[in-house]
Amino acid sequence: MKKLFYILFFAASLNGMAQDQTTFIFSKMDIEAQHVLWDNTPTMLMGFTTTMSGSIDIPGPTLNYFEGDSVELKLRNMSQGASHTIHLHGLDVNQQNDGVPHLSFEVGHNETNSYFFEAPHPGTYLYHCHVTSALHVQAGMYGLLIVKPNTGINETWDGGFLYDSEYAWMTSEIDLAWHEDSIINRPHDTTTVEVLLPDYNPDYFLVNGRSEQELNNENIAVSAAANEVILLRLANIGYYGNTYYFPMHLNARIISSDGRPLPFIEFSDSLNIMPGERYQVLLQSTNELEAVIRVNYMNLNTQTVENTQEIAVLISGYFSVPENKYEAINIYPNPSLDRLHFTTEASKIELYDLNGRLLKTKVNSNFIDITDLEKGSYLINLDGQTKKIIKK
Ligand SMILES: [Cu+2]
Repeated sequence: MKKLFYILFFAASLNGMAQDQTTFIFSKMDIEAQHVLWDNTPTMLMGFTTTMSGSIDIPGPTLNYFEGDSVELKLRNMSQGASHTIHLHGLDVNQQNDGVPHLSFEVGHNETNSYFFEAPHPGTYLYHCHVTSALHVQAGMYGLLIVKPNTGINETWDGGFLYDSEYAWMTSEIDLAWHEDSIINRPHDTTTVEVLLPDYNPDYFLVNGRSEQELNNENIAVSAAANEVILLRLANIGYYGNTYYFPMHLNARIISSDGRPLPFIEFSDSLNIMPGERYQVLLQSTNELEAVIRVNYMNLNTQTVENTQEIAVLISGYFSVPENKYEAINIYPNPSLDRLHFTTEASKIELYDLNGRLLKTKVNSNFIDITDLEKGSYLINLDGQTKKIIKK
C-alpha cells in the first residue's frame, strides 16, 4: 500500500523544477585496449563520455532529467571516421531527433550536432548509437536516461510510489572477438561498408559494465534498512535475455515497463527483461536480510542460460537516519479536508506547493489550517522534516 506521507530532507525538495538543460556528450573510440574487465583482461571500447579527454566506460554517462525539461543533447564525435548517433530508445521524440540513420542526422568525425526533446513521463529509459548498431552497441555505445518527476520528491512519477533509495542496473555482455583492433579501430566505418562480425559468443556478462566480485561495488550492491522502499531501475542493452530472481522476503513489485506504469502492480519473485526493455521494481523487506539477487543471461537462439551473476543485498535493522527523527512529528489526518494536526508542537511550520513556492508559515503550533488550499499534494516542513500532505 502506498504511504500517504513521507519524510525527506527539505533541500532535496526544491531541486526539481522543469527547465532548459544542455548536456554535452562525446563519442569516442579506443585506439588501444584500456578498459579492464573483472579478471584483468583489457579490452577496447567505443562509447560515450562527458568530457573530451575522458576515457570510455560502460555504460556511458547516465543522463538525468526532470519531467518537462527542455533538453538539448549535444553530440560531439571524436571517433576516427565512424559516424554516430544517439537513439533515445523508448522516448517519444520526433523522427528528426530520434537518432535513426537515414531518418535522422548522423554526426561525422569532428562534427557536433544537437538532439532536442522534452523529458517525457518519469521513468527509466536508455540511449544507444544507431549506426551499424549491432556493432556499435556491443562496442559500448549505450547508457541510461532517467526522468524524475518535477515534484522534487522521491516518487516514481507524480502521484506514483514513494521510495527511499534507488539503484540503476544496466545489463550487457562483451564478446572479446567483437572488440578486436581490426573491428573497433576502423579508420572509416559507414553504414554502407560491410563489417564482418564473427558469431556472437559473449565472454563477459555485465551489470553496469562490471561482473563477478566487481558487483560488490557500493553503487551496485543493495544496502538498505528494513522497511525502506528501494527502487530498482533495470535495463537490458545486451543481446541475451535476462531473468532476475528476487529473494521472496524482498517483496519485489514490478511497477512499470518501458517508462510506463503497469496497470496491475504485481508481486513477483522473478522478472524477464528482453534486449532493449526497461523495468522498474520496488523492493521492501520487513526483516533484516542477507541475500543475493541473481541475474541469468540466456542465449535467445538456443534458450540456454549461459551465465549467472549475483548482486548482494544487505538489509539491516536500522534506518540510516535515526528512527526517532521519523517518529518525532506525525501528521493526521492525511489526506485532510481542513485542518492538519501534529503529534507534537512544531516551532516552525512551512507549507509549500510542489513547485517549491512557500504558501504559508506558522510558529509554535500543533496544527495548521488548509481549508483555503486547492485539492492536491503539498509539502510541509516541520522543524526541518519535510512531509508530503494531500488536500482532499
Ligand atoms: Cu556509433
